Parts: sequence; structure tokens; C-alpha cells
Amino acid sequence: MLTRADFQAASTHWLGCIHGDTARATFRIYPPRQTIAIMSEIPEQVVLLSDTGEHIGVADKALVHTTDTALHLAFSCHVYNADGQVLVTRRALSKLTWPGVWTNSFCGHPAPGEDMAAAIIRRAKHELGITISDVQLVLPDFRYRAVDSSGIVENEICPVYRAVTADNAAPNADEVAEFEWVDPQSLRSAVSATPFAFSPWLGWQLEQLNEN
Ligand SMILES: [Mn+2]
Repeated sequence: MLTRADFQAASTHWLGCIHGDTARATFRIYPPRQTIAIMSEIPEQVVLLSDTGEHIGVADKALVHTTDTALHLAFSCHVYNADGQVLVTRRALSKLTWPGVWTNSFCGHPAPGEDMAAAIIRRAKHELGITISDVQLVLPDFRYRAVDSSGIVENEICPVYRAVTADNAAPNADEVAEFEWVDPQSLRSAVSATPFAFSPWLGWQLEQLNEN
């Protein structure tokens, strides 16, 4: 995912690109304006994982989520405010997976080579317009596979984090339809009573957090 800062950086830099196969490679230099156009076409990528969690490749995010999704690296984050309330969000209706479903604050996929904390901070800003701090790993070994009602599969090693913010959410409409700040115990009670009304990973995460 490219940010406005990436484009601003690109607009002042020339870009070198190698074209073709290794036997007949050519190297071309693009001026700043064309660099922006090239960067905008780079698809968002995810890290593919072996069953034991080793990085074994990369794939386009848009192509990896199918009815037979390969295992890949992701994260979930639960964001708290100064009053101890947790942010729950309703996924945008336009999303491929679990549209319109209430879930934890936000989730995402680190790009290949991207630091996990940096990816979480980036995603908080992108999805919710919030600056987060005190990012803590709370479920390092969380992994799940779930099937959406449309048949699309999520299949992730997805360490779970908590973080705090002083901001109210200003959601990106492509990602989040609605949000609420709620008492964590109320959320646990609601998810426990009606797990089908929430994302499956939220239910499993709360179960595991309660065990700790
Ligand atoms: Mn995924």
C-alpha cells in the first residue's frame, strides 16, 4: 500500500527499473512524473508462509484470497482509548471478505520485508485515520482459517496486538463502514452470546485472550 508520503517522495526522485529477463535485461531511468505512474501500479503484496511459519514467497493481496487461500502473514490489532474502551469496527460493505461484519479495531497484512509494528501503525492511519502508540504483542501464536459466507477463505498466521490512541476514528470508507467505542467486558459478553454476529477471528481471539 502506497501512502501519500510515498508519492510525494517519488515525485522528487528518478526511478531505475530493470526490464525483461536476466539474459536480455535493459535498464531504464524514469523521470519523476512517470515514476509516480509506475508506483501506482505496484499491487499490494502479502507474505506466503509454510505450515511451520517460514516465509516461502509473496503473492498479490488481491489474488491470494480465494476459495483455497494459501497460508499468509497478517496481524490483528485491538485499539483502546484513555477511558479503557476498545474500538470495534464494522467492515465496509464493499470488502471482498466478511463485508458488513463487526470485528476488532483493524487487521492487515505486512508487506514483504516490512517491520510488523510499522505495518500496524500504517494500517491504523490508513483504515481509521488514527495515530496509535504502545503497540504490544498479546497473542503471538494466533492462527486461523475461516470461510466467509461467500466461500472466500481467510488462512493466516495472525499475531494479535493491542495499542492505544488519543484520537477518535475517522474511517476510510473503503475499509470501515461504522465504529463504536465499547467497554471490553460488554464486547466479550456480546461476542460470547452471539458469536455469529461478529467476525470469527474476533471470537477466537477473545477466547484465547481470556485464557491468558
Ligand atoms: Mn488475509
